[in-house]
Amino acid sequence: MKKIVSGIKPTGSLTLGNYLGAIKQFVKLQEERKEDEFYLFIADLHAITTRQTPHELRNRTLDIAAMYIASGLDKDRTTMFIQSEVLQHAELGYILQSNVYMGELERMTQYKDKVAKGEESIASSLFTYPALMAADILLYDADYVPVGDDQKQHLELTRDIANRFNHYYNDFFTVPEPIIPEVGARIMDLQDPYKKMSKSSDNPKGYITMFDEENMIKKKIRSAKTDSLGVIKYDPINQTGLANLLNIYASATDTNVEEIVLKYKVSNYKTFKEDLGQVLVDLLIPIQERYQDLIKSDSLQEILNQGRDRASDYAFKKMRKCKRKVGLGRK
Ligand code: AQP
Repeated sequence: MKKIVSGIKPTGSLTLGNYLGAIKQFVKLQEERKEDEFYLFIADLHAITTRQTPHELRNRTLDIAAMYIASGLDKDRTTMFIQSEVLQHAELGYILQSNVYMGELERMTQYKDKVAKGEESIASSLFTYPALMAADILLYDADYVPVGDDQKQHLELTRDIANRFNHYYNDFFTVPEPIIPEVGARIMDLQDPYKKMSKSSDNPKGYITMFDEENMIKKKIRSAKTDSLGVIKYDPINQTGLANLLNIYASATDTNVEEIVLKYKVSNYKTFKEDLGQVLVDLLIPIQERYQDLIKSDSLQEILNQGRDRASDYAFKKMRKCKRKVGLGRK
């Protein structure tokens, strides 16, 4: 039996990128790997590395939990919880900060990108973010971590931290492996296909949220940036916007890009976009309907309570051993 751990940050409305890159993959893995154990957390501690409005953060945290279940997550086989409710994440995060070097953190592209945006007040927690992320994973002895392409570098650092700790303190953490989807690992912004689709992006036309209504979904796809070549083929260099739409289509329909190209070879962008809009409506609207039922129900609270208790139980034992290894506190 293997352990699979994943998390998602409540920093904005979930996007199609989060869905295709993470949520859908997690649900799929669960269907494929009947023997394995699944942990899923809503990473509210990570969310406050950038300024959040308190009531919005709290609402989004629940939204994400409900969206996961509405997307097909098997609640009976998942320990789903809110990161800040399991105290050991922050505790281990601090210990791991002492096992990661400034130079390593400075090399993280996600941090560098945020700095490059020129924001003045960058919280120190944004810099140490990868240590907390390593704690989220190592605390549960995860074997596998399903992530989108953007988190690959953080996961490699998690492996380095685990190996370093294991070397110094004598094998203690399981060294996790990433699981990155073949299609959908990097969904790009619809208006600027050179940057990834992000929930905290400034331009709402660039992303589709999991809450967008039918007309909005179709409109955003219709206005997605393509090119003037007018030929449907997969060419990420010269037809970057179109390549992104083809990836979205393939990932949403569980097919591959070649099949989609073949289907639309003699078609035009307009028809292709109309069809893709409909594919996404058919995918997202039923999830939204299930979400509406769940968000009002008591069952969501029960799932999160149970998840918190189960995760805390494991985390408490792991941390007790960890502190003993490091020499913290009394015996
Ligand atoms: N565009 C994307 N394509 C594929 N996968 C993606 N993920 C995020 N964006 C894409 C995957 O979603 C999971 C959860 O990500 P997260 O919320 O923890 O953080 P993130 O990667 O920083 O996502 P965002 O939407 O870009 O958030 P903000 O704007 O707040 O920084 C991860 O597995 C991620 O790979």
